[in-house]
Amino acid sequence: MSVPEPFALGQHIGGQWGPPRDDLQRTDPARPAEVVSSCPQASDLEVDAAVAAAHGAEGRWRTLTALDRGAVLHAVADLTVQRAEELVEPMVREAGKLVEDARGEVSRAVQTLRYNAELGRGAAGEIYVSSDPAEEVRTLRVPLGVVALVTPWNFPLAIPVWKLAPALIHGNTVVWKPAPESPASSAAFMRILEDAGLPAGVCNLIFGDAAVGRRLVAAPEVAAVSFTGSAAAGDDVAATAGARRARYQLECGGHNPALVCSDADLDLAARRIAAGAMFAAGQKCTATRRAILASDVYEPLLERLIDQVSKLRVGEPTDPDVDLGPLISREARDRALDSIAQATDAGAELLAGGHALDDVSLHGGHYLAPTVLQVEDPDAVALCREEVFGPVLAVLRADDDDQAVALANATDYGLAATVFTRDARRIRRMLADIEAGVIHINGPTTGAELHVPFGGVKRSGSAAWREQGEAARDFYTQQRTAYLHHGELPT
Ligand code: UN1
Repeated sequence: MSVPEPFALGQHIGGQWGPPRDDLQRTDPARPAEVVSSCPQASDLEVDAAVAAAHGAEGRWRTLTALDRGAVLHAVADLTVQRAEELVEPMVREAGKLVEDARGEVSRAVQTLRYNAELGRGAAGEIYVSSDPAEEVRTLRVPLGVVALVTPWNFPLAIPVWKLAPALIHGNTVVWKPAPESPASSAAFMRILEDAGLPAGVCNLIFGDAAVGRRLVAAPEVAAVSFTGSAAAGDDVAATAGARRARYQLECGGHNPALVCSDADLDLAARRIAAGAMFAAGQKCTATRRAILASDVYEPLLERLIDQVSKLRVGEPTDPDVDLGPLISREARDRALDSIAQATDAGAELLAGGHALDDVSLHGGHYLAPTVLQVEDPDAVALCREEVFGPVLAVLRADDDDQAVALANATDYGLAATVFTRDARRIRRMLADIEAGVIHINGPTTGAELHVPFGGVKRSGSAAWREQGEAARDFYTQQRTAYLHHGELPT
């Protein structure tokens, strides 16, 4: 079989594509011998040029009506539908996404674009009465200016679009730095933005590692930063952006628990926990990391869960019969294996997986068997607190609801959680007491509707700001209050 050509990528600054460079190279996580893409690592001058281009484009973009900006977003959505496979191919090759998942991501991006495109028709502000009868008070929303979007590789299209679409409809201009693992997916979407008629400089694409991100976040013209990635990198963004009073929004992963109560539908719980923990090879911030099972249902649930997990098929992302593809890199898989080894050394019992898959038919891809560990003493086992970004689930036992909630909250993170129960009082209690930004009842911990708020608490988020839906408007605009004195009324 012939090896597909690598993507030779340049950056997009001020409406111009720069020349391809091979400062950074990306290999296929399913076929590490194959180079997928090469791209520049932005120099300081290039970061500054991208910020300057976005700054220069502000006036023109913000003075279009929101309806006109919406028309551009609809045009982007149309082209995204037409050219879906241009986006799917790099997502599969560089991020190891299953073809079906990559197509799902394209649909989600299209819906997000269309939803935001229509926001141009929403209310532009509010009117209040004044204490002076000759005056009225209005609030209006103004764009922030240049926003920096720093996005992850695990949703190379959906997450950038859920930041980009609201940023643009509300009149901001953008510098986008995707993760170095998925530059070709970003470049493919940048071409669509350009071809759909987004004016030059309104979205600029630069590549590179954390050093590039740091310079971007530190740039004085960058009014806000929206970041999805690791908690450690999020700390950096908070320090740099916070120090100069720029607005920032963080989405930094999670350690998401699934609580199974004694009255739960066990078949449903087992299916959804397996899916939440293992699909996308566990590489979602919302993936289920811990299953906390009520003692009364511990054995029957565990049996069903292992049954579900053992049915999962691991293999090449282009194989339509596969449930899980590879991890993003060899390092990621080695880290997961180290964490599993630490857990078993500390007394955890391996119930499924726990090893790399290295069958020759897998071409040396970074596969990890879906792994389930039974943990008696979570305090001794680091992966019960620390996020392992892979298909690794810890199973814990709780004697009652109080202990289950205490265990659920025994982590620095607080992104998503789920509770399996049919009891209305339990649901009320869990919704109140579990520390998470997103709580599902009888669902997987994963998944996010594009028109509702999304974000975490504690180390998962940044306290003040949610993403998506109306919450995104709050983040990407500033309220302005206008007192309009109309002169004395005729008597
Ligand atoms: C989802 O569960 O579909 O990076 C959304 C992530 C999250 C988004 C998850 N920011 O995994």
